[in-house]
Amino acid sequence: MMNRLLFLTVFILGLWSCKTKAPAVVKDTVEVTPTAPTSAPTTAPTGIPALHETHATRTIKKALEQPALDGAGTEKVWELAEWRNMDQVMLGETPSSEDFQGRYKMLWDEDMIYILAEIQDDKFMDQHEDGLYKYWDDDCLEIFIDEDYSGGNHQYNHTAFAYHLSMDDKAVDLGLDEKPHYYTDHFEISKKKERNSIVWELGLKVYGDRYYNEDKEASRVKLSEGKRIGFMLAYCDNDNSDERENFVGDMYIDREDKNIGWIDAGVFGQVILR
Ligand SMILES: [Ca+2]
Ligand SMILES: [Ca+2]
Ligand SMILES: [Ca+2]
Ligand SMILES: [Ca+2]
Repeated sequence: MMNRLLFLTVFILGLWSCKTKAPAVVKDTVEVTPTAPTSAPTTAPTGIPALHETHATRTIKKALEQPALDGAGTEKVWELAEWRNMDQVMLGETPSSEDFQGRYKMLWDEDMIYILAEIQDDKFMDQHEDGLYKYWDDDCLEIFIDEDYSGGNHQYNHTAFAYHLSMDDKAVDLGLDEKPHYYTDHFEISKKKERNSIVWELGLKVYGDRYYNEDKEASRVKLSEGKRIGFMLAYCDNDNSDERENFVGDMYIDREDKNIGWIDAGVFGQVILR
């Protein structure tokens, strides 16, 4: 009798455990921003591909005095800033040093980001009279900025900007209506142009994700130490063609289509204000 009772108890317990199987373990998901590069060691532990050196987080220093925006980086304050090469090809072949060479420096203060860009180009070209028509196929400096390093698609919104700064000092980007517009007043522009070189010395006002044209100042951002922004600088070089011949910037783009910065802010570099 005892044996039968024992057998029955074991049988019932067995049935019970089948019905109350523990639920499948769901791993905690970690929220990541897939398009934003993480701060990047240039060497990585075995098995993890090292990110390109251009992806390393960099810091830019505060300008204790605003540089005079006169197309020349002769002010002492510019000595604080380090040059960064523009040698990453996004479109076309690698240009010869006569065809294109570029480098730039940055500083910041509460009001603006300052950019000093030295560009050498064997032939300057501005073939479209209408500054809003195929502006990327004329020589232009392209300034990519994402105020809060949010990354993501910014093609027809203002979570980031891709300003095309033209030879005749206009800045163009796409608007919410999916059409190109001038955003020239986001800049204080100075440049010194010679036969085969241009030095741009720029002040760039910084606007947040909620930017809209009708009330610019509402989204204007006062810059402060420790702030992280997304940034990239490039040059569209055309010398003799209907379409630009080269497009070269400072960031290595790890995509098949390297010309993606005008759509996706995830390829911008990470800059910290110090
Ligand atoms: Ca100056
Ligand atoms: Ca050229
Ligand atoms: Ca943003
Ligand atoms: Ca050119």
